[in-house]
Amino acid sequence: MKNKLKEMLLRGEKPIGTFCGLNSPTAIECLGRTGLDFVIIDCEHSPAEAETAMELMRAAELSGLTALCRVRDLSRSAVLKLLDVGARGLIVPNIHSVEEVQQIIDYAKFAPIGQRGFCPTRKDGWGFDEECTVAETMEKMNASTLLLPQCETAEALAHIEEIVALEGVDGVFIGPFDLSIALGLPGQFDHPTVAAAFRRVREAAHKAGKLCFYFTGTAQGVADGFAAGYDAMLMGIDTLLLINGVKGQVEAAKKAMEK
Ligand code: 3PY
Ligand code: MG
Repeated sequence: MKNKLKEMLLRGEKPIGTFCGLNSPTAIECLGRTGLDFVIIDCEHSPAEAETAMELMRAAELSGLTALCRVRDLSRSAVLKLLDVGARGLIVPNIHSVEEVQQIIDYAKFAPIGQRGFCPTRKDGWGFDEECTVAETMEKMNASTLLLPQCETAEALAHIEEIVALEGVDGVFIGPFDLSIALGLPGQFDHPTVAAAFRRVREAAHKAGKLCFYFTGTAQGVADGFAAGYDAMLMGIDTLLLINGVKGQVEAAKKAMEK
């Protein structure tokens, strides 16, 4: 029931992660040898479902990476299955209202915070990972599982202060693509209106004592994000890291061949 990522965050360290789009356990094992701290298995924008996510989590755990998952939709089964197979946190996309977030808290957190359903599952080694009563397991899972709704719609932005104040919300994950699109400025992350929206989300989260995660495509973006005050940074997607890494090597090889 440990969450190495949450422990890093509590110590004020600067975790770096990436999204999984390759959905390959071997690719995750490779990522475990790169210095990354965590991965987000993406059941929203990749074809992965809970069964695939479970295999990817096994690879992540064996490789020292904390595995979070992005849920495919806001249904109870989407939330519960990923938590039961062992996700140490959930990213919840496409939120439009405070009520939707409250519903997600009910699905994802055990009583007294929410109404998560209980069953011996992989999340706690079917009850054999630690000697705990059911009540102790519920409390430990609530404390160790990160629940991070995304702020990526105009409606979520308008209600961000209420969203981050909810008990059970551990932080917020800014979706820069979708939020910039919602603001009518697709991909213009440095536009003053978009930058002000990102700042509003970050400041609201921190004022409520919650975390703020941000997504970027570059190494410089990671450094800039931490300098701006984000708590954790997502550096792209494993698919893009693969393309960029190989592309750079092919270009370097061709340049060397010209000499
Ligand atoms: C977005 O930028 O909209 C995201 O959800 C990042 O993955
Ligand atoms: Mg998005």
